[in-house]
Amino acid sequence: MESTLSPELTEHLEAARARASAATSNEDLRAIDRDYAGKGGVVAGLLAAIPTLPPEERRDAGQGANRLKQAIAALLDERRAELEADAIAEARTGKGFDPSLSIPAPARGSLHPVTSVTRELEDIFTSMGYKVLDGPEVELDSYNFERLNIPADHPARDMHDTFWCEVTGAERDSRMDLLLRTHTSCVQVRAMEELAPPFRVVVPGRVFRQESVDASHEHTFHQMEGLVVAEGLTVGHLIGAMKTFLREVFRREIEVRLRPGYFPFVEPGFELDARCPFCPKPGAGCKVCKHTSWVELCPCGMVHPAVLAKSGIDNEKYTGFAFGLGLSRLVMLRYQIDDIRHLMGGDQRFLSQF
Ligand code: FA5
Repeated sequence: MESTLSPELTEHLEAARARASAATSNEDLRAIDRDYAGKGGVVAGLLAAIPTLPPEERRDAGQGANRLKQAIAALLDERRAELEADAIAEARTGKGFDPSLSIPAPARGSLHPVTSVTRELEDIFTSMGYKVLDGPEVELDSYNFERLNIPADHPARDMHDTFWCEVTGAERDSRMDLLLRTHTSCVQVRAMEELAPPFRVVVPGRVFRQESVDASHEHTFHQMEGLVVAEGLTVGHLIGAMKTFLREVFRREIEVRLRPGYFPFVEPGFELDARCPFCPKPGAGCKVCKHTSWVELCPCGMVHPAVLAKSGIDNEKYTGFAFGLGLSRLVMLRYQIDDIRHLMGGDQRFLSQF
């Protein structure tokens, strides 16, 4: 790069190199950078002079000034690395160690937005008497489907494009029943097996579907399941629980509406929508709710009596309600994130905003 510089530019570069070699701190290097690449610096002066040159010389002059800028940036980087290496070597020997110098604060991580919202929801539900449960991500077909009233040939399986696990070794041909759970509803069955009614549980967790990914669909996303089983529960209790939880999340009363929804493990089943909390006035419509003034929040319903019976719960005595919150979508709503792919993408520029 340097060989293509004109004699005048080479002179500037050599002067900068001499100053960089003599530099003993980052502050010295920043001063050189300011003098050459900064506002009013050498490169800015060269660029400012271009209009005064004959037209045929302007292109070369512009390119030359940019090459000089790049060459100086490269030599400053090189010198910065040398100074850092020297400082590390000195620190190792203890020579030149000045205990009174302040050290830069180490970069600190922060909670992932999904973790923050999950913890917040766990606190809210715990304060409402719910227990937080966990379940395996690699799950049995029977928990993910069969015992939720979704037998092998049921069309509802098409709603979940499933990642099936290949088992190797001795069980290779006999085990065709392992999958990555497609929803957190499988933990409903585990809860019913383990707990005696009455009980209330929530289950946050990662779920997996073989989906085409776009701004609102991921193959790996988070849900939070809720299940309450007790005597005398009705749809009124379900709506009450949802409204209480929304009031806590958005710190004000949020109107909800139920639309019919079909899920084989609840009857009746609903889609619960919330009045968009981001509209400037309730009902006004905005970008978040795509001008409908409602946001789809979570499917829910009364636990199907057959599902209770399959897990040994007396369905004459007990009823239950369940909901399956799209946690990733709630995180997006909460922070107004317009593309779900940011959540699992691992991009530091996105994550450092939280
Ligand atoms: C279910 O998964 C049911 N298990 C929910 C349920 C639980 C119904 C209890 C009744 C009782 P669904 O497939 O609609 O339902 O997913 C639930 C929520 O997960 C959706 O409302 C949506 O917010 C979220 N979701 C679904 N697919 C994706 C995806 N690919 N990416 C991100 N979020 C998704």
